[in-house]
Amino acid sequence: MKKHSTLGEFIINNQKEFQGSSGELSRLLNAIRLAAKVVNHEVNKAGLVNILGAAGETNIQGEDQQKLDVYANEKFMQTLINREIVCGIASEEEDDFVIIKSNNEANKNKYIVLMDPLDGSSNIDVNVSVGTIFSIYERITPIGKPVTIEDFLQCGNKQVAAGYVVYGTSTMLVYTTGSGVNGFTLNPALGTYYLSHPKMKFPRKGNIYSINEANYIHFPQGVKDYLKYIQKEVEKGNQYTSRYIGSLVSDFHRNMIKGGIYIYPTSLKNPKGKLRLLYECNPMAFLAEQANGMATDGYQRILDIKPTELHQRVPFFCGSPSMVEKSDYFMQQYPEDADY
Ligand code: P6P
Repeated sequence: MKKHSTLGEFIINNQKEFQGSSGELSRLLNAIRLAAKVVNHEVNKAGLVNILGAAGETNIQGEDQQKLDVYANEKFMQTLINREIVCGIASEEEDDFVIIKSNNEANKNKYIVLMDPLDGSSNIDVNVSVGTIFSIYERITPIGKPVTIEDFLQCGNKQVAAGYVVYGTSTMLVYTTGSGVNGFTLNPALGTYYLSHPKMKFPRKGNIYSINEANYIHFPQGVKDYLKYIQKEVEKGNQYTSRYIGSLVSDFHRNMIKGGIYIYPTSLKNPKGKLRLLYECNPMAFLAEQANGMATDGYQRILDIKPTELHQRVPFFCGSPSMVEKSDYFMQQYPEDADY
């Protein structure tokens, strides 16, 4: 595919590779493309209109819902529902999964979407990048019947597609359908995404580590040992840099381009980790592995974890393989911490 082709051309071309594909996945990706443009417009002018600050409610995570969280969730939900291209949706901002019906009947679509409509929303008021994360599966219960929780509790290794939108200095949509990772940059003047980062890959090695070291005292010993290892490497004259901006999508995106590791381990406040397995860790892990990276909970592949709850949390180690292998090595010296 030539560089600077548009996302629309790329999706159509990609569909040709899916023999016998019905075009449903293409229509779904196009819906996400549109919703991301609408959210991007709002995120970019958030400072100008009274959309900042909490919406006065809290989500199931007990976190203050920023108005943009609520707005982004509504836009993605609306777009997916209006286009009648999915049979179910799960969202960080919805307590339970949503059954999508057509004429009050369960519809005949086969895909479900799980999403974090606006990740890193605490950054909104301080003008730091935020992102949307999405994950797509085929349903496993009979088509035409209402989706059930089983459709949403599939292992991450069953994902059909996954991606994120990063609303940063430029807005990018980065996604995979299982044949590598490609990044598209939005030209806001035209409302068109162009293929700017074809075949994105994590460098095998890296020297950026992203972790909230304020929680150091409560980290598992394996994480403390890994951080001490980095300090010793620096003492030996090897280059490392700490970069953590409180926005998973942005930290992941930078680390994929430059090489690095993102870690959100268990801590006193988050005894199972903070990130949610279904709509944060699984899609980012699918992208990571498709970009020659790795993603574990310190002990096993994220994509092999069997989910048990819609909003469950897991520890997350993700990035350049040599760095994740090293952090896993230290974690696995303490097998008792595998049972979080
Ligand atoms: P902490 C944002 O809320 C998020 O889910 C990720 O995007 C981010 O990396 C992490 O939480 C930040 O959490 O506890 O370090 O502020």
